Amino acid sequence: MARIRNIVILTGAGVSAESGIDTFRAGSDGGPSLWEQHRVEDVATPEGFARDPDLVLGFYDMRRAAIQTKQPNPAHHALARLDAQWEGGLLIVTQNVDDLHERAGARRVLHMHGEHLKAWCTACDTRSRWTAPLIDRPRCPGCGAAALRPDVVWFGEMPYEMDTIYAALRDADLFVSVGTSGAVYPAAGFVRDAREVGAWTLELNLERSQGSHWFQETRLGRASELVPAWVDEVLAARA
Ligand code: BJW
Ligand code: ZN
Repeated sequence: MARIRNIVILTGAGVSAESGIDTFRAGSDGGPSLWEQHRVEDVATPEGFARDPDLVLGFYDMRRAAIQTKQPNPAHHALARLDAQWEGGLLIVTQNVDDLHERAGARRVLHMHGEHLKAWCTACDTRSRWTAPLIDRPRCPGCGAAALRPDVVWFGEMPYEMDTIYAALRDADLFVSVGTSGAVYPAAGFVRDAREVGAWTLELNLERSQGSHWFQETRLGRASELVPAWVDEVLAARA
């Protein structure tokens, strides 16, 4: 622990589950899954959006409204505490489109799959903060076109800021994955990238993820318990 300077933390839906935001895939705990009501290819691909924009816009409007009623949980707060106190390199790469890391106070956060609270104008290619529905086709504040879509990354699209993520992974001494099933690439491959540069790799999850065997250490349990305990350990070992 004493030699650790640069930390990369990958978070997924499991970190927000205890805030009341459904995960995508149903786990063995039988918890609610966001995609029970929909086929993934209907609501999370550009082709699905082209086929039935009302279905997709309605799905995201519902989720955008829902996240604004949720609060960060102890896992988000612990990561924000680590961000505030860790003097070395630190990057929280989140696959989540909610803003709970930021609302807990974390600053070094990168949203690789976009953000619910942003809309992307496909006419002028600008992004604006957006908290209201999109289904009634509001106009872009920049160019006036009715061409706004949720600013999220769907299957087949390139996740955001990959250069920044890979640069952080190249320098990482410690890679920690929290609350992700390891089912979606490229995020699921980060553990291997981190291993290649010699980082220690730790998984914190309710159950073993699909890529669990790649991690040198796995701790199973709820993020709200595992993450604060791990953060205490990391901060205590600094001195
Ligand atoms: C708890 C807990 C608690 C519960 N405490 N834990 C074949 C092979 C390899 C790749 C591909 C392939 N065919 C296609 C691909 C590529 C494709 C892909 O990965 N497909 C797979 C299905 C195989 N990927 C893409 O298309 C990506 N783009 C891309 O690859 O571009 C090319 C490229 C290549 C190389 C480099 C760079 C780019 C884009 C992926 C976009 C994903 N988008 C979504 C939707 C976002 C918008 C929205 O919100 O609707 O992102 S999909 C969805 O899954 C969402 C999530 O961010 C993502 C990951 O889900 P996550 O977070 O892991 O959630 P769950 O529900 O799966 O898991 C939750 C976990 O938490 C579980 O393990 C629980 O046990 C645990 N948990 N409660 C702790 N309390
Ligand atoms: Zn525009």
